[in-house]
Amino acid sequence: MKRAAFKMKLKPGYREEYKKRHDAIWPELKKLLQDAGIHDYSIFLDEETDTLFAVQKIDGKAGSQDLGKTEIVQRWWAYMADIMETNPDNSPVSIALPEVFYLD
Ligand code: RM4
Repeated sequence: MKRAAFKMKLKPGYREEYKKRHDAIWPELKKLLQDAGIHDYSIFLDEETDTLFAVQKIDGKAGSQDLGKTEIVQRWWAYMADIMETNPDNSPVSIALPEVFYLD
């Protein structure tokens, strides 16, 4: 198991919409993530900068941002693209963050 963290960017003013959509995460996406061994997955928002901070545990080889070849993630990313900063392929701009401290 390893932990990964990354940041993404939300368009200003979309905190409620972002949370609403994630509270209703598609069952097929949830299953895909869990089947890939991704768990204990949280996303926090820094409202001062609209930065989304994600942290997750990974039991397999791929983290959530490595699943962009799957149709479900491509569809989810396209769905989320109107409220997030994205790359031309609709993937969210994601910056990996180094871990600097961990307390078990
Ligand atoms: C985020 C982003 C991530 C996805 C989660 C569920 O907004 O799209 O890639 O793993 O949602």
